[in-house]
Amino acid sequence: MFADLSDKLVNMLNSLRKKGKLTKEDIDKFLKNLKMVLLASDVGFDVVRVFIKDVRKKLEEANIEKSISPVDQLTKIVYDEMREILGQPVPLKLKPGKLTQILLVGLQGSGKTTTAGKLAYYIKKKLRKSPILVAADTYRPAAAQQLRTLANEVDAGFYSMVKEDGTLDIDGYKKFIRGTLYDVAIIDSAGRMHVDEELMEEIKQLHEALQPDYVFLVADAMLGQEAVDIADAFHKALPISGVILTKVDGDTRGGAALSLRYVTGVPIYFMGMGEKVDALEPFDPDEISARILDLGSAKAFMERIKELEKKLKELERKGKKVKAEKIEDFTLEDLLVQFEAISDGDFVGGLLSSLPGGRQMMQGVDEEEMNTRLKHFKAILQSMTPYERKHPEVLDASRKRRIAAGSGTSVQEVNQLLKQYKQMKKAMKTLSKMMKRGRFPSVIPPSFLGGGGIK
Ligand SMILES: Nc1nc2c(ncn2[C@@H]2O[C@H](COP(=O)(O)OP(=O)(O)O)[C@@H](O)[C@H]2O)c(=O)[nH]1
Ligand SMILES: [Mg+2]
Repeated sequence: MFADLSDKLVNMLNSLRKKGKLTKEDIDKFLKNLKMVLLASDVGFDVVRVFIKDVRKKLEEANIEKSISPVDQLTKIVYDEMREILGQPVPLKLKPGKLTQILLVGLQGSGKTTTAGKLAYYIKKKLRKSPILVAADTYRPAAAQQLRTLANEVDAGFYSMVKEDGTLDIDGYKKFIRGTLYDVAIIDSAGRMHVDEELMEEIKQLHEALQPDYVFLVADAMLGQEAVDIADAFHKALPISGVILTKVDGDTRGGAALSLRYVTGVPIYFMGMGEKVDALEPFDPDEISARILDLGSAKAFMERIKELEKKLKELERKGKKVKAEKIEDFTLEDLLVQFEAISDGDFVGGLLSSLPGGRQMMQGVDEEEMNTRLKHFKAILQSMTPYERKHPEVLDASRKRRIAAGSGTSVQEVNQLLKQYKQMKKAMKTLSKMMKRGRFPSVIPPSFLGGGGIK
């Protein structure tokens, strides 16, 4: 989803991550790039302006230049702004014990009929209610047949209000649904190639006659800004309750999704992620923002960050915090402190994959293997004396054998740990800007445990 936008944003953040501390110039450059990336993703100009203005303001308020973990903070600010622009999620609410009518409108080819089938499937599977699909497309004779096939596929009811002569029998439909046992009627209306007056007039009349509970505009995300204009035009003609954005699985740039709510004021309810009936997802701004920024799952991201902070605080309270001020002083003692901070069961994989860029780092990494390695490394460190941890150069063959035996590992693994430790120190030197703060990354680079990414 929005792969291009996502890749660009993640790359921007990752390249800043390498720098550690951010200067005013870094931030200005970031905002300039962010603006270009959003515009290139076909996000509306007004939306981009507001987006950049808000992010700038939040960065100033957060005093980002002084921050100890600026890129995390920057990521969170962009994430928050994205969620704000996307708006609050709105769930579909059905009238209990009564028929809820949903009218689908939109241009031809936008995915109305397909979406009708998906909605019926969603209502059955997720809401456990009984839907009926209603054909009202007067233009394409095949449309009713397409809808009937879908109704069969998802085991929903079917009714066509299209008469032989191609006109609509609205009264017949109303009679049919009176006292119906179906919970939801999904009405698939006719679309045209373009927004024109005749189409709007017809839809207005249908709307007037049916008085539906929901009017969903089905809009093709591939159209980018044009989808926003179409939504605007429909919204001016009749009160649209929301938008269902289709073809989000395609090579879309994200412009429609990011602009729609802000420009039209109409919420996005669902997004279509494929041609199959199960490819419909409720539009969740938190999750979408998290996916765009590659944060793993949004909730997990926030929880892990909190959990990690709590753990580090706990360690500090015990007076066991990392003592090193310079890279040269970073000993195995400090490494043990870091390991102890993150070594609970499957915490590593979860933590790493929920950190910004973590999913990229975790590619091709066996989580279980990482956890095992972490456990072994921790045991090895714990089997050393404090002196050995501070002065690993004293570790000769016999000491290594003792440590391996004491930790239930092998001499090879002890050597491996020492090698990784050396490499890590070397890598840290290249990140020396970060070290000027006298702080080490609170999370061990995944490369230490066999992951890719930071090397
Ligand atoms: N990839 C993808 N294709 C979709 C999606 N929704 C609809 N389509 C395709 O878009 C085309 C037009 O869909 P249709 O429902 O007939 O549009 P309608 O004219 O508005 O009723 C069909 O080929 C669908 O399979 C979606 O979410 N993803
Ligand atoms: Mg259709």
